[in-house]
Amino acid sequence: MTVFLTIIVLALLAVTGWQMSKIFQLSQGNQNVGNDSEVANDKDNRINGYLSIMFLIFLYVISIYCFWNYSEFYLPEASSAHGADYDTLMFITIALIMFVQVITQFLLFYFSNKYAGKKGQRALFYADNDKLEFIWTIIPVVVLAGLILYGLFTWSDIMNVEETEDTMVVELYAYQFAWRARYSGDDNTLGKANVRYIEGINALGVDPSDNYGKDDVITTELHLPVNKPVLFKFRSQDVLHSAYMPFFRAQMNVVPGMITQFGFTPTVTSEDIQESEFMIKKVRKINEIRRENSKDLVAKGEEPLDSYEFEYYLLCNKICGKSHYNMQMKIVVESEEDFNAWMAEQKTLSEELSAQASN
Ligand SMILES: [Cu+2]
Repeated sequence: MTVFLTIIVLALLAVTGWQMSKIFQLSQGNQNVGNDSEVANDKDNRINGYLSIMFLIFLYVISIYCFWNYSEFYLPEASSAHGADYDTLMFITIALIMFVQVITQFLLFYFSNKYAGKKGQRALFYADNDKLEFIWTIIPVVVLAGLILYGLFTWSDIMNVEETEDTMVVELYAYQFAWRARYSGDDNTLGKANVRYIEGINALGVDPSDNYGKDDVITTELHLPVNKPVLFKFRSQDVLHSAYMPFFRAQMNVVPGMITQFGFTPTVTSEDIQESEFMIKKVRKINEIRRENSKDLVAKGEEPLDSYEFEYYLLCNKICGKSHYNMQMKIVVESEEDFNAWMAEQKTLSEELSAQASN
């Protein structure tokens, strides 16, 4: 690969050098070089005009093909309360950009063809037109200002999470290469934590002298009760990570040395999304592919692939090291009763610490 790249770079450098030497020769008016073949004639201009139109058609066809062929990879409706606002903002932005893109690309390539160079024809000298300039300044200003204001309002709606008594506070702790969730326990307040307190079972560095930390619960799965607002506090032990929960339209950087936060209300349980029409179709398709691939594996005497089941996951979305690709934690959205039953099985930090001490 390195050899291949080096060859490409050297070839491009050679082409650059050759082109530059030609430019120098032309600019010096060297008639021996500047023969007819070096200056575009009417035929060359016509060919390039047609090529412009071909390129325009190619752009449209590839865009339509991509939308049509890859639309199955769109995420389904958001599983969080704010997700619909976020999706609407995204859709309006893309629709506006596509609309402008389709028109401006057409104008660009259509006129390049229409006014291709012809011998003896000179361009019209046209200094300016106040009315035209006014129109093409004011329309983008109004549209962009509207889009930015709309985006800002949506942003502040999503980001300003009001912490009420009902809000559940959960810490998401990132390290190379896994996640831990820390629930704040009955007092709904997380104990202080610092990397200096990391010792043995206290892998998140919770301050052992802080009473708020004693009932904290540390888990390897993130369970969330449906329709209950949750406020995540993110900490990182080592490098920059990014907490990414695409089905909930949530992402936040996880930065060593500071606490970042993001809140949302999950609205669709894991069970409900698994039984949704979208997910049944998707899982069936993935399992068909797995069955096909398993045939080859079995023929080679290897184990067949497991069948796939959908679960929500918290993923890392910053390239943070060699096992970044596998840095994930399962998310289970469930009813309040199921959540409470699961929570009752978990051990608090003080229980874990005393178990460690008695060992
Ligand atoms: Cu990471």
